Amino acid sequence: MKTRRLVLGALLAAALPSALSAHGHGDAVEVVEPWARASLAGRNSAAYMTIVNHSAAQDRLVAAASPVARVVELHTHRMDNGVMRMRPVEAIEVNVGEPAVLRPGGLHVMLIGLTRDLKAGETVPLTLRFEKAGERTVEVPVLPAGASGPGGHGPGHGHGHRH
Ligand SMILES: [Cu+2]
Repeated sequence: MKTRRLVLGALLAAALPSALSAHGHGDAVEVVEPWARASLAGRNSAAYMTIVNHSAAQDRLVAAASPVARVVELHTHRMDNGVMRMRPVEAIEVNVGEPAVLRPGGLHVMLIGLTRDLKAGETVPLTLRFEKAGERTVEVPVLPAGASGPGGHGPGHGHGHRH
């Protein structure tokens, strides 16, 4: 009897954290290292990030909005007759155990028609709407126009020759 109760307790303890994260508000979906490119009012920019799904169910990023852009779209890049072109996508899949990676040359959140300058060093709010996890607003650091990602002490003055 005693042994059985102990086992049950251990099982409950092990199950609890995942149950909490699946149902809690906080962390079903986590946005890691968001960043956006500096640009000027009236022009376009893009935001990039990695999205991790901590829940037990597949989710999708279905929309985004920001006060710094007139229109915000979800885009990808596709090769079209040897030319890289941006295309809107309906949603970005956020699979369990397989983070969605938004990066230059791939998936991105397109900020169309900036309502003001985006200056390197500031942060701008971006609201992401997930099919299951709901809305999440993240503060997105703005990196210099030539940057290719955060955390890189890498190419300090990236010349941005990427096509
Ligand atoms: Cu785009």
